[in-house]
Amino acid sequence: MRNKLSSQINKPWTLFIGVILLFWLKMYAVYQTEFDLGIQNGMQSFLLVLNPISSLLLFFGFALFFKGRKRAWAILIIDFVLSFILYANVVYYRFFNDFITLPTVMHTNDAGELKDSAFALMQFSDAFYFIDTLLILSLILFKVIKPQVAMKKKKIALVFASAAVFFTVNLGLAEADRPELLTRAFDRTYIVKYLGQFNYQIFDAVTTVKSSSQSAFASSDDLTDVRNFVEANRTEPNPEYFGKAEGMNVIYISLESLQSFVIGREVDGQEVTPFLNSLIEDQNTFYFDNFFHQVGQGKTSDAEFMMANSLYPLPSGSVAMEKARNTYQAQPAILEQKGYSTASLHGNGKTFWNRDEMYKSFGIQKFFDSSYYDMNEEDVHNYGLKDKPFFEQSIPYLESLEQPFEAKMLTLSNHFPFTMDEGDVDFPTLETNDSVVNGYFQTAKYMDESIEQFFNDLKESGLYDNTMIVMYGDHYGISNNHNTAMSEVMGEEVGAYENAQLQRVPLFITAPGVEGKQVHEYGGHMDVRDTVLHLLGVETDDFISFGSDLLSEDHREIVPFRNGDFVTPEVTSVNEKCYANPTGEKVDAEACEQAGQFVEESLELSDKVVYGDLLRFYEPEGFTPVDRNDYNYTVDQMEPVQEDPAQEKEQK
Ligand code: GP9
Ligand code: MN
Repeated sequence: MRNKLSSQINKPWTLFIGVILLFWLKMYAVYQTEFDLGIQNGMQSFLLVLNPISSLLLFFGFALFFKGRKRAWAILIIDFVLSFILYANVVYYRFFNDFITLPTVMHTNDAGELKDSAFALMQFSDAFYFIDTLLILSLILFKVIKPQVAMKKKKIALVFASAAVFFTVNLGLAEADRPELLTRAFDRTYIVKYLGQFNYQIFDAVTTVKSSSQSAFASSDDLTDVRNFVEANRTEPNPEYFGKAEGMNVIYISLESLQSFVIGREVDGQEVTPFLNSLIEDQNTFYFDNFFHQVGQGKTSDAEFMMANSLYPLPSGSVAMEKARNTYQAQPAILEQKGYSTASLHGNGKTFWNRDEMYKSFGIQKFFDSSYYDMNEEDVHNYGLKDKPFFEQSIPYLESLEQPFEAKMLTLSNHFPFTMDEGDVDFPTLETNDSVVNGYFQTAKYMDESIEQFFNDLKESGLYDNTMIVMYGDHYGISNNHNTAMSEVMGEEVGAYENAQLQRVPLFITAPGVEGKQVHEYGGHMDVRDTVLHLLGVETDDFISFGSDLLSEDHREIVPFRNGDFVTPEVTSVNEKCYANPTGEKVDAEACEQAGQFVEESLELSDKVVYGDLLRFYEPEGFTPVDRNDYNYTVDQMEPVQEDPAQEKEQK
């Protein structure tokens, strides 16, 4: 029996083709069970079957250069590496609902810190993804596979040639179904769907190299289109609000993973966010209920990036990782030059999302990271310090800042997989089959309690009356992998259209002494910088901004998502399908055309700025370029900041 098997396997092509067949099946199983690729027609289904072939021929083809025992080992190694990449994508996808890109893995610090979530995402049945690797290994170890004869060069060339042919046919058919697939690659899912996981990975590698060379060749001329566009789309501030909060401190609070659907919602008759709900009615609070997150893969850091710069984060990877050293004219720097002191507070390590690099370019003077907090075991969960001890311990740091100050506080407890320690919160859990969705309501309630406590502490410290508090949801918490449970929560089928609506996140601006209101304008993260600066009485005319003041009379109500989808009060565009609001009825593509053009142009031009590091060629009037060397987070942050670091340096 073993001999029979052995003689079959050891025919010249059997092992090679057999391994490819197994891997092909495996990939197809992953496509069907793990990824939500949105197959819409027969051609796409066909391409899904076809697309693994070219890359498998290419990669396994390299094993053919080896003969004897080495061939089987080469096949084993290639099989393992490809399985590993595929599986890493599976785990990553379960979390981010997206595919891995090179820049995200190149930064091992964060990959390391992400591992807690990664373990929660692994399942026992995942062993399946390595079954073929194990099979090959046993065939080698039990010597079923005999030394393989050398393959003629011509035959090897034929394998690579057929890989090329398969790829060309694949790409041709894909482009016929989806023109400009590779040139307008906003959405990684498309590339995987049409060209396959490994061709996507190659594409991503090429894009990454291209992006790093982009800034090398950029010149100041490239800024002309950008400036024209920004100028043509500038939104004038509303005189009714301009300067209304002048001279106040500003505290930003990033509300981790908080989506608007929990606001006003009850579980068993109890409000999930009673404190935030009460703020909606507060006379000094603006509450924006049609506000959307606009992040890409950089999640929290992308939101931070937009709040500070009114530029879009990157279409792949995270701007904080890849472009931290660019020249920016970020809000902290702008305010610093108006006499503000600036800080960021976060109960996690300073290297996460490369913050200690990014913040320097933003002009953030002080960074109170986890090393400033009592991180005792009881108070730490998931990524870092729980929100209640975080806010509580932050008060002395805030008090230590010279006023007026701008401080950013990043919460953490309401983070995937939405678990809490026993006793942290007393709130009923939902009873869907989905523990992520069930847990979300409890962690959101905990966050709400922590914010109420923080507001009280601010009042007690005397800071409250002179401080404007800007709270924003940073991104979704419940990805569309949880649509089934979300349908139960929302009481309606959650599909592509509804999912786009669920990308609403709360935005609150509380400014004691300023009369607030509920604002129903459509907007997103990009719009906050201008809104806040105008409230503070800071002119923004000279700054490059892709946002639009939410309180302005002529606020622009087009909200681009980072993947090119968008919403306006009238329409929602998802995957280039156009839906009418609020019915979700599919309508003619024409209804989305005009806004679509604006979205495309905005994203493209903003990307040009970030990839090309174009702000280094531009000096807004009255603004001094940020010198990253003036910022150092390794010194004791409780010391007052040097008045004039430039002068200091001269003296040395
Ligand atoms: C980590 C925190 C979480 O410091 O910002 O990041 P996220 O996973 O939400 O992007
Ligand atoms: Mn986040």
